[in-house]
Amino acid sequence: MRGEGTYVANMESHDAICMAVVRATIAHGRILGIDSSFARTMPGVIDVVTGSEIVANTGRFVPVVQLGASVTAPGLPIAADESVQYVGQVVAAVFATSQRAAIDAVNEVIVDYDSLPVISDIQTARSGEYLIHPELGSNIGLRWHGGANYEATTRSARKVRRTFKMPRLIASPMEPRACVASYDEEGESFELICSAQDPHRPKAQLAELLGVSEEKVRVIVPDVGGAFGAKGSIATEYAIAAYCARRLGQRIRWIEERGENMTGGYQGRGMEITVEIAVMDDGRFVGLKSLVEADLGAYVYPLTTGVPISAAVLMTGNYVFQSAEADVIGYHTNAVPTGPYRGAGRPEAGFCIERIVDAAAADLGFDPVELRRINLVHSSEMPYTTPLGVVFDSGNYSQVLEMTSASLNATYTKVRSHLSPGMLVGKGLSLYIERAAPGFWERGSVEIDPDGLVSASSGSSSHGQGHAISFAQIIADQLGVSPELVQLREGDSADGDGVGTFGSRSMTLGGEALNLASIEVRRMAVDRASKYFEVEPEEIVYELGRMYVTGSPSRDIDIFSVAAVARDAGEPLVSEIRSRIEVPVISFGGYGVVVSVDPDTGEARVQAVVAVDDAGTLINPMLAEGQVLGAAMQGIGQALYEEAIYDEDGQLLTGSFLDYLIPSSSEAGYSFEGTFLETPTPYTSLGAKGIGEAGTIALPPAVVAAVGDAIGVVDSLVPDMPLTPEKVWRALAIRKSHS
Ligand code: MCN
Repeated sequence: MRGEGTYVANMESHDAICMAVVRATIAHGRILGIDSSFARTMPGVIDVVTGSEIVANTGRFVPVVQLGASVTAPGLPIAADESVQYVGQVVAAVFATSQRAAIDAVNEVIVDYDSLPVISDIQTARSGEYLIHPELGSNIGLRWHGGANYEATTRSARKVRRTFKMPRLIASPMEPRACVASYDEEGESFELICSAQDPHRPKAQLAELLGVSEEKVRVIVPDVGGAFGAKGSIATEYAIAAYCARRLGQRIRWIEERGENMTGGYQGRGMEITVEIAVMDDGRFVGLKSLVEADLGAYVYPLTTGVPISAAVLMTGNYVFQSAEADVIGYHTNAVPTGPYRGAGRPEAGFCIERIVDAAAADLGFDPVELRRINLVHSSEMPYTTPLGVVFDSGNYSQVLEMTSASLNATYTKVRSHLSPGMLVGKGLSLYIERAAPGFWERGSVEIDPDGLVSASSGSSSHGQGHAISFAQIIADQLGVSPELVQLREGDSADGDGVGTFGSRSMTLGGEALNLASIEVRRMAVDRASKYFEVEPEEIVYELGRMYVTGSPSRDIDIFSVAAVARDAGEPLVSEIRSRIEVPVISFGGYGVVVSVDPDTGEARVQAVVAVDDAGTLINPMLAEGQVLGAAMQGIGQALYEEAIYDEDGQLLTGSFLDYLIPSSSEAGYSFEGTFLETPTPYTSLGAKGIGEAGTIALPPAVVAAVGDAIGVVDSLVPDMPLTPEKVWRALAIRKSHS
């Protein structure tokens, strides 16, 4: 906001030529020909490279197979070869001396297609009437089954079943994707400066796609204007730019436009989930069974297939079930692939379990809070392993439920008294778990610089979360120095290896690595000081970055002077640590929402949100609150406003912010009351868990429950998300016609 950030688009790259890409305008068809003869004559145009040339010389993305799933889905090629499979797929790349010239020329490249039948949704894919990849024999690219014993354990129980739809969502970071790619002929190596969540996965992916060893690739990630899961894999365009940098012998710059981001970037969610729970007469849950049907898109990115599996695995939520079973089926459609979007499976699971609990409460005559109370996993049972194998490390879910419920009731009364007469009001509550810190290790290093600074480096890099501040606090706390003295390096693969930033893992693992490295550096400093004063290390007292000999406070030295002595002795004060945990940690919390609904227009507005979040040891409460607020807004976006809609020809009807409503300040006029609890994870010395996704998991079910409550319809008549004014108005009209 101060204009001091360095994003890819404002990095100096005068020597680079500009790339713009020709995208498929139909969702499925054979390419009969590409005529670039006129485009090539346009001012500033240097070259046009076709998709078939690119595909012939590069590889495809390789799907990551999780939990033994059967993945037959083909990995995404970085461009279209003989046919196009979704609107937005890259068909050719144009290179010119300016971005404007490249974009102008793109409009003059003529692609001749022979249209083929289009599969634009899961239903059509399921029918198998047309096949996107005939060699698969069906439109199914993913199957997974987990758990057991549902039927055997639930014979005497009552069953409650519902199907929920999760529309495709567009992450919409402020900064779209962008890169500058170059090739060094002498060293036969690539450099990719790009907007991404970390440099490590892009480095591995680029090496794989270009068929070179990872040592030949350096990836630099400067400041990033948001990612929200959608920059966890490199864009196909980054790989095209790198390939063409070698092919053309030029440095290449690609800056995406907003509309391209909406059609060409991978989208989130896109699932239909049927869930059934078996409940005893006294309200105890005994079993849960789910079928997750996912829209994979035409091909898969590495992380596409993991998201629906994650949804299935987390489906039991905060509750005890004797048995659980889950099936996942991923279907191909003629749409851009899906992939992680903030929460990535957790919001889908959270929505289904919380809504099915509300449905069970309604069907069986329980108060929804009481039904939750009966079935929560208790802190005394932790570590607790769910029937689908998820381990809950620590937490007091009952306390969260009671706090959220009390706070919601008080807020509801307050909001009711302020709203204008005639407005309908409703409240909804949900609990959540946030499985955080997957990818079980991270690198962190800390070095005391004799010049008075602490240099730190982390494998986990920030794209808006404020790691520079929170990591500095962790280090400063251990060393007893001011956080301003800590200088953090992140986002450069040449700096060291790492895993990266996703799944709210940075504080748990990146923070832990820096914490342990700081402790080690401090130990080294004490050791060095003891040699300096010729005493035993136990006789050295460490206090606020200074060391003195017990009983002789005047024999003291500060850590930077010790660093100088250590450096002169050839043993600098530096430590690099790889922190590890065996299984992810589980953050948790509860959210309550009060909504108003205008009965004349059907417009639902969130009036108040109450939140109780527990992310273990809090590093920076202000930044953590920022995470909670941002994620809550995105959760509200999913519940009320956002949906990537494709028509039956596979055209994206919501390809601009005129049609795809991301909430802005005009949708954000609600009160927010948040409380943090701190139950440290026992897995690390720091005790921090993740907070980055909480609101995206907890808000959608709470908002939908609140709208249902406001309009007084039974849960099965509450429309699918997003609850747009039209859908809510129709639901109200149906209710009126029945009463
Ligand atoms: N924090 C804290 N104490 C904790 C946990 C977190 O103080 N116990 C604070 C820290 O300041 C930290 C921040 O919260 O910098 C987020 O930490 P963490 O929960 O560890 O999550 P990550 O840093 O790994 O971020 C990933 C997470 C994810 S998965 C998505 S998606 C997401 C998100 O963060 N995308 C974001 N938040 C985002 N915020 C911005 N501005 N932009 C995005 O793209």
